[in-house]
Formats: sequence, C-alpha cells, structure tokens
Amino acid sequence: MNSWASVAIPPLQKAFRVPPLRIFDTAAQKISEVEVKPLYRMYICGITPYDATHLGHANTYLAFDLLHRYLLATGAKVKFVENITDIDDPLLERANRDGIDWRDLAASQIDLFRSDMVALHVLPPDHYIGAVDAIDLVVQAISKLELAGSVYKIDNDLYFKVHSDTKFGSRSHLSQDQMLKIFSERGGDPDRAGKQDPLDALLWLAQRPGEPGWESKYGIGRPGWHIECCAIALNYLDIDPTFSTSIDFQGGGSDLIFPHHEMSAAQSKVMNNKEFASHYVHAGMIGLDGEKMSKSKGNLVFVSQLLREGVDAMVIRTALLRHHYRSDHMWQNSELDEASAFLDELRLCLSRPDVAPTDQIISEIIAALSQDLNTPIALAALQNWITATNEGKSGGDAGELSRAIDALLGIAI
Ligand code: 5CA
Ligand code: ZN
Repeated sequence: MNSWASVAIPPLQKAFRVPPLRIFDTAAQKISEVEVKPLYRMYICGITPYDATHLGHANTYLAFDLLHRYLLATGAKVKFVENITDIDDPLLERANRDGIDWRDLAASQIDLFRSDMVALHVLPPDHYIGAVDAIDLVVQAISKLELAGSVYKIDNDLYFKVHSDTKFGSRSHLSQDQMLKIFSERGGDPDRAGKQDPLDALLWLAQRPGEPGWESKYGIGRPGWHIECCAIALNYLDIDPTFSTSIDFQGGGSDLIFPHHEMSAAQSKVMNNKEFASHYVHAGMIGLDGEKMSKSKGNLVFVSQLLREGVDAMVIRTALLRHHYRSDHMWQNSELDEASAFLDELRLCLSRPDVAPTDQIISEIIAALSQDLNTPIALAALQNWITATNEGKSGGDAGELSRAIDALLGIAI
C-alpha cells in the first residue's frame, strides 16, 4: 500500500539540547525514560478503513507524530510501520449495510485518511501495510505459533492459547472479569464452544458463506485481527536479534490496550521468546456529546469535513495539541475558534521584524515535550512568548522559532 507524501522537517540552525524522552508506559504503569539509541522501531496501529478520519483518529495519529518528531530531534532515525485493517468484520458489516463492495469502501477511506494525514502534517510511515497484502506473513506467523504448540482448531478456525505467554495480562493490568467483559465488547468470542480458555484469540477464520477468503495451508480464510499487527510489525521493522525486545514502541489509542495490544504482544512473545515492545504507548479517547467518538455510535467529526468547510488543518492540529495526548476529552467545536485565535496571534508575532528572545522558549518547548510529550505546557510557553513580544521585548529569531514549532510540534506557520 502506498504511504502518503513525506512532510519536510525544517532544520534548526542552533544546537538545542534534546534530553532523553520520558514517556508513560502502559505496561510499566509509569513514566519511564526511553533509552538513547541511534535507531528506534515504532509500530502504530492504523485505521480500519470505514468512517475515516474522525477527530479521535486524528488525535491518536498526532500523538504518535509528536513522539516520532521528538525521537528525530534527538538525532535518531526512526523506522515507522503502520497497518490498515482492510479486512475485518466491522468493515464487511459496514459495506453490507451500505450495499457497497468492501474493497471500494476500504479504498475510498484509505484515500481520505492519507489526504487528511498530509493536511495535518503527520509524518508518513516507512511501510504502510494492509492486512490483505500481509496474508502470507500472517500464515507464517501462525506457523511459528503452531511450532511453539500455541495453536488449536475449532472447526476450521484457529485459536491462539493466550496463556502460552506466561506474561499474558502484564501489559494491560486488568482483572479476569474486566478482560472478559472488554474482550466480548471488542470483537472477542469468550463463549464459543470448544475454546480452551475464553480469552484465546482468533488467528485464522475459515471462510464464511458470502465472505472473502484467501487460500492458505490452513484452508481458505482470513486473518484474525491481533495476529495481523503482530505479523506486520515483526516483519517490516527488521527485528534485531541482539536486542532484548522486538521493537521500541507499540502505539495506538487506549481502546486498544486490551485485547488488541495484549494479544499482539503475547503472540510476539511466544514467537520470538522476548517482550514485544520496550514501551507500550496509548493516546486518550476523544468523545462528542458525552460519548467516545466512534464509528459504531456515529457521533463523529471528520477532518475532511472540517477542511471542506475551510478550517485550516493547522488549526485542527493546534486544537488537538492543546490537550495532553493521554487525556480523554469531549470535543467542543469552540476549540477550533480558540486554536484559530491562538494561531493568528502566533503568526502575527512571528511576522514582526523584532520579537522576544526565542532560545529560551525553544528550550522550554523541548523540555515540555521531553516530559511525556506535554503539549499544553509547550503551547503555554508559546503564549508567554506572544505576550512578551506584544510587550515589546526584543532580540529573538522568529525564523528559528517557526522552524522549531514546525519540527517539534508539526505546526507549519
Ligand atoms: N485497525 C485497528 C487497529 S489495528 C483500529 O483500531 N482501527 S480504528 O480505525 O478503529 O482506530 C484507529 C486508531 O484510532 C486506533 O489507534 C484507535 O485506538 C484510535 N481511535 C479510535 N477511536 C478513537 C477516539 N474516539 N479517540 C481517540 N482515538 C481513537
Ligand atoms: Zn493493530
């Protein structure tokens, strides 16, 4: 699958100290320091392509774009892989409901998503991989799990024995009751007859009447959701056997902590005999009218719709960055006006011939981001700089500050 057009990152002329990133890790349940490395491997779960891109999606991809940008600012390289769940039950259900071919629905939504990501200045992944293009990888991954004795069959469907990972549950920290409840809410089938453990995860679904299927040594069928991400990440991130974990970052919204990320991590652990990710990072949920913004509820605000209405993509980006990436929040349309007013003031100040000193403020932005990507503090520092400029303070370099805002926050002035 084609990724989207790359987004230029302007270089800073002065060397600013960029400290090691400290970031909240869901598995560790605390903020941990990221080891300084020349290369990071980052896997971010992509969309299921129907009803894209709503502001919840946008918020999650902006969070990981900040992480990406910060890692680059440390001087490291970042290998970034993202998937597209372009075959799964919800996509088929929506296509059936709307009477369109699931492939056409997916293709149209992937196109929209790509153009929204370009507009929002999200750096593209090095590999953007659809599940349909990864069927062989999934089959290879299932074979590895089978060799490890972690697979069983019910009818012609294959399941992963979750407890073959002795650390199952250690990334999501939920009770058995919580796991069971969330599992059935998020596509799991705890009550299916024949399961060895109710939480065992579907690896391969034999073709159902009227549904698509792909030939494989396991018969005609399609991949389960969790093995898709595990297989794509392990293949495209070129795992280094000398490292103690397979990848550095596994990311997505907090609704993916369980079962999706726990299952992918457990499968990867069994396949490679080491922890999947060094850091499990999760963004908060955006809601509207009192409920999580979700395709199934239909309470969505779309990026493409806002853009069509003439909203500047940088205003959308700024509005979302005004909240910390981990906080859940209820979206209000008035946030666009506030972000727009802030951005107007910032642009006006940056266009002045003389501006308040900028080195200190750039250091403050970097410091704020180094502490769990704290964008509210970074933007508050910018607000202080606007005030100082309006008060007539001088001696700064507006170009340097514009470049720093662009490189670190992804806000093009
Ligand atoms: N294809 C899978 C991941 S492999 C999936 O969850 N797709 S999705 O389209 O439902 O969501 C894409 C990303 O957006 C996920 O990281 C998900 O956690 C995030 N997301 C979905 N809804 C929201 C929301 N309301 N607020 C914030 N993030 C959200
Ligand atoms: Zn995923």
